[in-house]
Amino acid sequence: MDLFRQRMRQLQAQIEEANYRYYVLDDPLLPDADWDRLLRELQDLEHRHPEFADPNSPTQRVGNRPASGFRELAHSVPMLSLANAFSDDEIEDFAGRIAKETGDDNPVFSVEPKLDGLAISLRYENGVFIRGATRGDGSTGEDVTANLRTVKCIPLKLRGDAPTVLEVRGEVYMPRADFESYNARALAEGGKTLANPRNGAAGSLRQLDPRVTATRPLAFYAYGLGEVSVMPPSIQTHSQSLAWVREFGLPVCPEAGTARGPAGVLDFYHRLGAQRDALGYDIDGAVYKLDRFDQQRAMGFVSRAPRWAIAHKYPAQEQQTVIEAIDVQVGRTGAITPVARLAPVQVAGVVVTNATLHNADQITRLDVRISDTVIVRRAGDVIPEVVRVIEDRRPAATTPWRMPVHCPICGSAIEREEGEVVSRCTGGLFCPAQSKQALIHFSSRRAMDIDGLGERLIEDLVDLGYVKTIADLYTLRLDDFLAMKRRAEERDGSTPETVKAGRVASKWAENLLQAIDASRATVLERVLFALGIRDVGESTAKTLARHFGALDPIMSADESVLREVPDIGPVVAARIAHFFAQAHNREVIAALRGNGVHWPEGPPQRAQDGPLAGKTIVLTGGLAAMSRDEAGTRLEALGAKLSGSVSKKTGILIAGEAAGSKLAKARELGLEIWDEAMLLSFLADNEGGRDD
Ligand code: 9MJ
Repeated sequence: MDLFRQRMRQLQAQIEEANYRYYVLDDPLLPDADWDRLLRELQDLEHRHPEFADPNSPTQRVGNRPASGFRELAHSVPMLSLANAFSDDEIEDFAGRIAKETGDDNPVFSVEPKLDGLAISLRYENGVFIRGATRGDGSTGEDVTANLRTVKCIPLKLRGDAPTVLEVRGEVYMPRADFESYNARALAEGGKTLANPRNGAAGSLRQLDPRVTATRPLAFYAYGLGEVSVMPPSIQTHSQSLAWVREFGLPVCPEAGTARGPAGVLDFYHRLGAQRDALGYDIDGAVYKLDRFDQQRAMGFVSRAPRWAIAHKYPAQEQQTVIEAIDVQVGRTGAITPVARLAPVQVAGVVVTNATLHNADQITRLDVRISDTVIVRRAGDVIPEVVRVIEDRRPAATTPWRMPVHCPICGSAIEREEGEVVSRCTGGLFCPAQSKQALIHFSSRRAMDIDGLGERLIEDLVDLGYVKTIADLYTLRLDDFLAMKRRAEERDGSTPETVKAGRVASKWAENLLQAIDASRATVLERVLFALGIRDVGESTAKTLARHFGALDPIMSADESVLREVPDIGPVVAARIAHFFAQAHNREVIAALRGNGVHWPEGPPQRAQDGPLAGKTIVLTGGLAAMSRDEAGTRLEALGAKLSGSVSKKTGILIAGEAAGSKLAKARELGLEIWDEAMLLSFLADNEGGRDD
C-alpha cells in the first residue's frame, strides 16, 4: 500500500521539479509528452487511492464549482500602487527627491518592465498556496484563489524552506503568443475572442467558474513581497528579495535587473523600449524601485504609493479616435484592402490618420461603421490597425459597412472567390491601381530588371497619364520623360530651371531609356514571371518556360493541359488559364511583343526527356565558371531535380571549391560525385542550342 503512496509522492515531486525548470528557470527538464505521462500516472493513482491524495497535487488545479461571487479579502500588508512618470524630467525629479532625502545621488534601483496585466497577491503558509487576491482598493481585494490555482506557473507548493507566512505580489498576464493562438482557436470554433492580452488576463481571473479560467493561457511574474513572517537578515535589497522568491519556485521577469542612478534607469527605459515589440508580453512602462530597503524606509509613502518607486510609462500604443471614412485600396493582384480614414490621433509618438481594416470579414467581425469611435493600435513598424469599436459611443443611424461592388479606381467588378478572405478587383492590368503595382513588379530586378525605374517614378508615370500598362513602358521617348519630370516638379512645387538641371535631366532620361531598351531582349521565364500572374513565382515561371518552350502554347493551354506540367497543381493551373483568358491581358502581351520585347523560343524541354531526368542533384561549394544559381538552372533544363540536402536519394553531388559536410556525407553514402570540370564537360556535351 505504502508503495502507491510513495510512487504518488515521487511523481508529484518530479512534476513539481519539471514545472520549476519550465516556468521559473526557462530550462525545461522533460519533453511535454513525458510530463503528460507523469501527470496521467499521478491522476490515475489519485483516482484509485483517494486516501493518499494531496489537495495541492499538480493535478488539483481546477476546481469544478463556480463561485456565486468573489469574497472580499483584506490584505495584511497594503498592496501599493505606483506613481506614474511620462518624461525623463519627471525621472530626474524623482531621483532629485531621493538624493535630497537619502543623501545618495547615485543609488541602485531595481529596474523592471511594467507588465500590463492584473496585480495579484499570493499567500503561502508553510509553503502551501492558501489564498490569492486582486489589489482592489489596496487594503481589500477579491478572493480569486480558485482561479489562481489554474495558473500553471503559480506553484501550489513552494520549493525549499519557505517562511511560515510568505505573501508574494506580482502580475498575472497573458503572453502575447498565447493570446494570439487563443483567439485564433476561438475564431475557428466560433467562440468569443479576447480584446487584448490585458483584458484577457483581467477578465479571465474574474470568471466565476474556474473551469473557464483554466482554458485561458495565463502566466505570472512576481515583483514584490507582502507579509513575510521572518525575513532572512541577508536580504537587504529589493533585487535580493526577488532572487529569494524565485528560489521558492515563483517566476520573476527575466528582463528585471538593477541600474545605477537616473542615467542608469533611463538607459534601461530606452533599451527596454527598443525591445518592447519583441517581448513575449505587453508592457506599458518601466518600473524603478530604490533597491536598498533602508533607503526605501527613509523615503516612506504618500497615500497608497511608495515614494521610493515610480512607473515610467511608454507612449500608449492604443488610442481612441473616430472613423471619418472607409476607403478601399487595390493591390497588385487586385486584392482589396479596406482602410479606415481617421480623425488624426497620436499613437506611440506618431500621428496616425489611416488604419488597416484588413478585409471584409474583419470589418464584419468588428462591426466597424463610419462615424464610430474606435481604438486604434500601432506597435513598432506594424501598420496601424483598428482593434475595436466603442459601441456606447456609436451615433444614431449608422449602417454596417459593405464592400463596394466596383473597383473605385477602374470601375471593374469586385469579386470574392468562395473560401477566400480577400475580395479582388477583376480589372487586371487594365486597373491603374493594379497596373502601378504590376509595373513595379514588372521592372523589378528578378523580373525585367529595368534599372532606375523605381516606385516613385512609376507612380508619376501612371498618375500623369504616360503609362497605363506594362507594354506602354516601351513606347516612352526621351521627351516624355523630360516632360513628365517637369510636370511632376511643377505639381510638387519645385522647378529647377537651370541649364545644369536640364543636362542632368536628359542624362537621367537617356539612362532610363537605355535600361528599358536593354530589357527588350529577355528570356521567356522572366517574361512569365514579370507578368505578375497570381501564384506564378520565379520557379513556376521557369517550369512553364521549359515545359512549353514558347509563349503561345502556354497562352492557349487549358487547365487540364497545365495540370500535366510537373509541380503545377490545380489552383495554379486555374490561375494561369484564367490570366491568359482575359482579353485585356492578351492585349497587353500582344502590345509587349509589338513594342519589341522578344525572347528565344524553342522546343519544349520536358524534364522527363532530359539526360538528367529523374536525377536529384545537390550543388555544394563554390564554382569558378558560373554561380550555383546558374548551374542549377542549366541542370534543371536538362531534367535534373535540385535539392539542398544530401540523402540516399541524391543522384549526383556536384562539389565545387571548399565543399564541406555535404561532400563528406556523399562520400559516406557512396554517391556519384562530380567536380566542376566534370559539370562543365557534361553541360558542353548536352546543352545543344544554347545561344551563349
Ligand atoms: C508591474 N506592473 O510590472 C510593480 N509592476 O511594485 C512591477 N508593478 C509594483 N512592480 C509596487 N514590476 C507596486 C506595484
